[in-house]
Amino acid sequence: MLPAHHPLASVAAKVAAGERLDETDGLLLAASPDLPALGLLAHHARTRMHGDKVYYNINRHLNPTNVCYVGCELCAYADDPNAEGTWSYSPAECVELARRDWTPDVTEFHIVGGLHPRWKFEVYLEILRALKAEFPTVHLKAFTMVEIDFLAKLARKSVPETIAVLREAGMDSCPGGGAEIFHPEVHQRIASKKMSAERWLEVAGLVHESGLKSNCTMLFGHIEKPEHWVDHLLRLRAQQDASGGFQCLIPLAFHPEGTRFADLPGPDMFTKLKVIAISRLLLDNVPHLKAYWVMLGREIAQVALRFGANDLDGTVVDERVTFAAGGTAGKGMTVDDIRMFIREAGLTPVLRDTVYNELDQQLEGSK
Ligand code: V47
Repeated sequence: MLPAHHPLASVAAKVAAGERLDETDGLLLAASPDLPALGLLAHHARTRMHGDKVYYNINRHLNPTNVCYVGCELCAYADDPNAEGTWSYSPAECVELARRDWTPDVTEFHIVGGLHPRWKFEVYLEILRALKAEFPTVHLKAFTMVEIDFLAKLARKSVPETIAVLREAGMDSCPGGGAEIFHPEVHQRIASKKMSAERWLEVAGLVHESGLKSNCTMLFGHIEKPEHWVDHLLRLRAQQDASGGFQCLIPLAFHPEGTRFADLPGPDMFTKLKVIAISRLLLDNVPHLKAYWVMLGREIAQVALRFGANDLDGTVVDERVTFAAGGTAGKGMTVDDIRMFIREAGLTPVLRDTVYNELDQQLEGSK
């Protein structure tokens, strides 16, 4: 794929042979300024896994509360209960909000919030139950590993017991947030009071052991260095070897506005595409890689489809985490936008549900 004298030739040979890359390869990729070469290699790897398919879904985001006692340095979304502009929706209000943006073709609610210091475990359960009762066919992708760990403490139950109760209330899988950057040098500065990397991975393993799928994330473009991406991706890969339940990695482009890092510029296009490509190449055992258009920006998300990504997330509609940190990608893409966007990149749009069953509905006019 690359000429013999190219600095990435040895890595390219491994990619062509479908061999697993190691840390040295990862560091070589991370140090390379040859973005087109990275794209070529990552596109090769994604094509071997998925042909020319790009997945998307019809989903809605739902954030029951932005009250959170943790106060992560990287976050502009969450706040303490007395701050202005916070919200804490009751189960009935969550249903009402969900109904506001619902259309019959919605297959997923993506539900994340904060670690509310005053809510009881029962409130979280009631939110799930109320949504499931009202929207029985919609998959509830709810609660990150950080929330699951918190809920277990709140419920005074073990994590497996807590997962079982949440499942019974309607939780169908878990989103991938809260992983940030695992390396302690960075983690301590961007999420000093959040659960450790080791615990995040342990809880993910327990979710997988329970039979549920989850996603994983990597937050990039702040104070981290390229070697921290490699470390993060290899830790995820090791966890996936052990527990196998990650469906998708979502590299999250940092948005600085309103965070403790408001003076940083956020990642540029080069970094975004490089991280997407390296993610695909190193994380060989997680099937899907999401170009999350809300955080990457629409145009870069489209190019990312030729840099290793094979998924775009979905129609989203009311996204608040990125929006709170200055995100300008917009509040929703229509199905027509998404399909055209994928076709313009020379690829084939495939509607999926949360667990990647391919759906073949015709979707003219969907939001
Ligand atoms: O957990 C917080 C991150 C996550 C900022 O699983 C920030 O399918 C950028 O995890 N700039 C929430 N990122 C988003 C998320 C996600 C999104 C789409 C799909 C899926 C999935 C998961 O966003 C948080 C945190 O890691 N975050 N603050 C910020 N200022």
